[in-house]
Amino acid sequence: MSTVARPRPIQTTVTSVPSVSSAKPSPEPYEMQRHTEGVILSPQDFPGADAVFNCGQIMMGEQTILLVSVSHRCGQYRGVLGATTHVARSDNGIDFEIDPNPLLQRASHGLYALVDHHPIDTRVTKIDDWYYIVHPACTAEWGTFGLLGRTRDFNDYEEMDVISLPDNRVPCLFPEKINGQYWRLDRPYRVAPNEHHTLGNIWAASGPDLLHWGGFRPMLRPGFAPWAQTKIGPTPPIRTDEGWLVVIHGVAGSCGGYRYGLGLVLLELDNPLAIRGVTRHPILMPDMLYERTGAVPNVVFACGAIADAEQDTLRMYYGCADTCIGLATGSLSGAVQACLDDGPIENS
Ligand code: BMA
Repeated sequence: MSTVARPRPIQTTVTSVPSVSSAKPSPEPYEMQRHTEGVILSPQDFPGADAVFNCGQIMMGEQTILLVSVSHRCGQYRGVLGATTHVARSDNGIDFEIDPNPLLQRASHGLYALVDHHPIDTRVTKIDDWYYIVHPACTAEWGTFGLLGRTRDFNDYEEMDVISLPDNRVPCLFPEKINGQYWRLDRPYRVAPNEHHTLGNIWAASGPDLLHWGGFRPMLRPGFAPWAQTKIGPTPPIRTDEGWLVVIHGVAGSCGGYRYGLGLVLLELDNPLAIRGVTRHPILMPDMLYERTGAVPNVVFACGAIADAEQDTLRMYYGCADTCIGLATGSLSGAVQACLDDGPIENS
């Protein structure tokens, strides 16, 4: 007969207890909260789809618009080859209706037919009456570069031009001119000739219109926090009273491959080259099963966010493991404050 040893009480010795007055409360880091719905859009919403990628996002009047890129099983969906990008519309930000015909697909003629095989990672910015869409052309032959187009209503799409040389996939447009110039944030790639070099920095550029750009300036390198060790990349800046708020993604390497998280940067309103703050703590990391497993595991990735200053909310529709779309929310003023609390990166 076996005897079961009774657990012995653990002996603890309390040496000192900080008094309430001397204990400095450490502020909770700002994190976005997942919506209770969890996944908002998944491959099941697109017949024949294998995966749903990160989405562009913006308000059109009272409607939330998502540009959802879908990868099709067997490479075919309603007669269209490759990935297609569909408009999803919602009145409440949770339930979406999807336009069956894609807004973006492989072009059949012209310049875009050469290069635009796979419209994904759309960044959307409203400037005056137009919604400008930038997405990467990813080609084996020519590299990866940014394509600009526009729409007034998300029904008709007008191609404009290639606005970044390879390899720079996603110029992110500011929503208004600053000091008489248009501005954008870039994410050029870097070849890494040795291990001291990092990949995927954020740059800025400006120009007199949306097609001709110059004044290229480096802004921020990865390496300022563990979750943003290897690469970082921007999204379209959001105007707030305290500055331009930018959701960024950050990548960290691991034995199991890359891990993608999200953070925030705040830029000066009148001088977007000046960084007011960068969150050292990520605002979202791949924690849930649907963020950890999928077509590309351990990925939360956003192409933007939607702010509502009156309601003091920030809504972010983000890609989970390159397979489905989740929703996270937070306070807008909290997001700005988190950047200000952490401040700029020294020597960046
Ligand atoms: C990045 C982008 C994202 C994707 C991520 C992980 O380069 O292409 O769309 O979520 O890789 O695969």
